[in-house]
Amino acid sequence: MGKRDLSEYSICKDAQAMIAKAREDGVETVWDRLREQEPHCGFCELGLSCRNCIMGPCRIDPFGNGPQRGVCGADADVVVARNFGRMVAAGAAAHSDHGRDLIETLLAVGEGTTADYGIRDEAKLRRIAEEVGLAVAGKDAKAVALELAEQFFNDFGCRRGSISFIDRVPAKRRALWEKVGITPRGIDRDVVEMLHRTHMGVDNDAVNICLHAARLSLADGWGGSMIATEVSDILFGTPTPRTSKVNLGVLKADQVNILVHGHSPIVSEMILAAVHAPALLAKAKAAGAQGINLAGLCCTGNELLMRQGIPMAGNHLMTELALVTGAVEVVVVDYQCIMPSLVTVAGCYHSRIVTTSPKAKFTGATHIEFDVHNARQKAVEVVELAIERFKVRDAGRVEIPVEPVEVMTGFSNEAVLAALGGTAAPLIEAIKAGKIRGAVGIVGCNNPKVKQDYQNSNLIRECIKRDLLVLVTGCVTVSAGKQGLLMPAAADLAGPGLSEVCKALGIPPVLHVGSCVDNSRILQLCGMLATALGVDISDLPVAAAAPEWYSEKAATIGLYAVASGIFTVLGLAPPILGSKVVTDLAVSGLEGVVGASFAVEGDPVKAAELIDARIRVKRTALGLTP
Ligand code: CUV
Ligand code: SF4
Repeated sequence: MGKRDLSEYSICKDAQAMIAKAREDGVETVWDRLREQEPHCGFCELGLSCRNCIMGPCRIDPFGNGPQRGVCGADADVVVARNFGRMVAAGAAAHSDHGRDLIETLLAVGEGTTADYGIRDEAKLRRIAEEVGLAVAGKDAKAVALELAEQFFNDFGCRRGSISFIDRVPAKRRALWEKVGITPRGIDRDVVEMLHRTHMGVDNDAVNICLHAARLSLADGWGGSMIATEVSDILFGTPTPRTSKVNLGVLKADQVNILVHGHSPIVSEMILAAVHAPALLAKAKAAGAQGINLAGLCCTGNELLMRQGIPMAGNHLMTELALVTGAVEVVVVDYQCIMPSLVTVAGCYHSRIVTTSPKAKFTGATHIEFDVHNARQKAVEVVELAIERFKVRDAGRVEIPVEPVEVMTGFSNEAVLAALGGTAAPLIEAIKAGKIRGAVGIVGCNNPKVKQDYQNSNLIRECIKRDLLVLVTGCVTVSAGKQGLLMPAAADLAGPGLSEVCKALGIPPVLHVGSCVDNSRILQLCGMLATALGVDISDLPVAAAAPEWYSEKAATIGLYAVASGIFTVLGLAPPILGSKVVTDLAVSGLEGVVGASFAVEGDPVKAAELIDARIRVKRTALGLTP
């Protein structure tokens, strides 16, 4: 790592302290590797390189001097659109395959073939089953679970005309999707079709590829991700408001520390169950520990934080740094966003990385495979391994740099409606009165190309100042939480209207609504508000932002937000700038097609101004004060 000031890497004290410790300990981090990769390939940054076949690889010259077509004849627009389409398909595949794992678990519960999992929210199970058209009267919970699992499996194939949750989409939006031809069909079908279309010699019209990218992103947002969220609530409980803690200070020097990292609650919930087993606690004490401490990283951390109030150690760029504390015995992972470098960093300390999924093995990690039939037992093995590793921890290398910060979490739509007295009417009234001028979903990752948490947290501050209610998911949750923005006291930083509403309800101006798949909760809420007002989602005073995004999944989320009618600001440009057709479509053309578009703005104040301007236009069109 170079000689740059530590504050250039991150605004967080815990990150700065651990980057300094990594230097002293000789541990390489994501920032070191970024430096070695820079300058990045300009063709790739612009989306102008193609390796889709072995007549290539090909590069299109962005300045017009070199080749303007690949060997097959594809031009810049086709190459960029194909690359972007595959990026969106990969993101949708990740969320939706995670959703499928939840359905597999629901099916096992329904079939009675697992003793490890059960139904924690039977009322929601019945409500959702009825919503998607199943008859539930007189059936027991298992029978309903079985039928619901089968119904959701159908959403992945191509047997049905459309996905189960299509009725959550306001009528005007559904009509628009029909007109444009982007109504999502089967989730797997739409993802596979993108791989088909982007094979050499299939879809060679950039706009046509982009429209299919929009369709498949909708299959994720209103399909695979929404199923992941709803089935997780059924199996593990629908979140309700509670408080917890965040940052590396949640690690405990005198306890066995276990971190869960990845995405699905299927593994992390079992680890949570195991750490409370009296026999394991006794073993930990015998090993000299005061207890067993569980905390989260990234999205599975969000899942446990939302539903169970388990503390969060950090977001994406904190995952290596958590190991650098020297206080972590085991990081147990499932899939997605787990840097392969974690195995190397763990090897510099006494820590172990435990992989659990047959589809996500890491060379050098300890593989303890979980399935629906053995999960409780496997979770016990993970905790036992952690206790063994505690015995060889080097206390002299432990540094826990900060005290934890308090956060409020658990704002599922059900919880929000309950807090409002059962309907969205009070929220709509507050929006009409201009106390809450609008709502902004601020979501997504960290990216070492930008100062960690700076854009995430400052965009939040700028929005609440303007009386815009902020909803956060994913890694932005930690960015907000560390700055104290997830507590009711943050109402003092909000504009007068939002501050008044928050104080009356005792809620923060920034609501944590979950993990990345839980962005589907925001879609559902927007759908409910639009339907209540008799308008389209694109008419609502709402916006979205992904200030520090890095992942393919975030690209998919951004696109389904836009295709659902929500103006979306990205803090970093996607690799599309090599095509004028695709870029123009993204930043303006889509407005005429789906009623919303993207903007790219890395400065949080300017991003907030763009969002504010958008919300003014929408409020005025609804006949409200801007
Ligand atoms: Ni799924 S996708 S870095 S963990 S939010 Fe965090 Fe969230 Fe991005 Fe990954
Ligand atoms: Fe080159 Fe066309 Fe093959 Fe891509 S698909 S590598 S542009 S020949």
